[in-house]
Amino acid sequence: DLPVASTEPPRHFVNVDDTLNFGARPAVQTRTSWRAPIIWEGMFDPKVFDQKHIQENSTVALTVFAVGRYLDAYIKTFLTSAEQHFMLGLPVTYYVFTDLPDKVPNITVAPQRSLRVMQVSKHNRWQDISMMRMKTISEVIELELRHHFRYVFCFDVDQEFKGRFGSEALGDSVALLHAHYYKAEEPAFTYDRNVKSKAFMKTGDYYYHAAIFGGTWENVKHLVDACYLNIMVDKMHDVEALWHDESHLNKYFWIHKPSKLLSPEYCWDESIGDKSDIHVFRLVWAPKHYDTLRTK
Ligand code: 2GW
Ligand code: MN
Repeated sequence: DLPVASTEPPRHFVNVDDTLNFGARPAVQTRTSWRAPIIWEGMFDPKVFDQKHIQENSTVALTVFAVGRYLDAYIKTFLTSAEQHFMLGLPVTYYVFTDLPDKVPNITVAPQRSLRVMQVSKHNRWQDISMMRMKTISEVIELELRHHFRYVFCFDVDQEFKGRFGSEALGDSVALLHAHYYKAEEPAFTYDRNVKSKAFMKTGDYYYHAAIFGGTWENVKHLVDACYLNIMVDKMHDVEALWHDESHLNKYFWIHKPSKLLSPEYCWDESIGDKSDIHVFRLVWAPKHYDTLRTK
């Protein structure tokens, strides 16, 4: 049986983000100009967050797409490592979207956790495989997730959990700082600069990585609907944003500021030389085999 969605927490509960220690990481930015926390190792007490979310009966749905060759290449490592590190102690359901449901490996998940396999058709262009995730996520939230989960988190599959990725990452609207750009200045951000695209941005706050986003189901539904609509408007005008869904995600989070940001500790690229800010590797990019995976 699926868990039942939790209701709003009672008002006497403290906001657990008030327990964050913003001074713990002097070398990096720990708060945005709109005062949203940026979560770095050392700023939080894991026990405080876990206890709070267990008390509130927080429930989490994780969506991940593994279409075509990405199923065999990445899903096993993704899921087995998530079982070691992702939201331990909370009820988690993985929603795996694939065109090859029979080929999803049999992964045993811990009690209180489950795995659902959902069939999707394979779009011909990889750009569409990536972008059309927005539409599928919207549909599954509408049909199913909103009845059972307070939080929805959406992941790329080409990554591996290596350390705690816990309840401190939960929030109303959560965005991830891109590992390659968290130290860069705005002109270097790879926003869509084409005025004909709905993803066009002249200026922005950060460069967010679409490999992870999440929040309450209501907020994630709003995000994926907005991004999908803009993707379709672009298609009608025969334009495509520079980094596809990621460009639209960046536009969305510029207009609708996220309430919490995850540092690149939550999604690190090990090919980056300067790791001095990364105190814990929570999730790392899996090696890309562009030669074999990105050819037809
Ligand atoms: C993608 C590119 C080229 C060939 C195949 C695919 C592909 C992607 C595929 O064959 N099957 C599949 O399931 N995917 C899903 O789309 C999978 O979940 C994957 O993690 C996701 C995004 O593709 P990925 O991870 O190869 O692209 P990245 O790592 O360069 O992603 C960033 O940019 C993307 C847009 O170009 C997305 O915004 C993504 O969220 C970003 O992390
Ligand atoms: Mn990826």
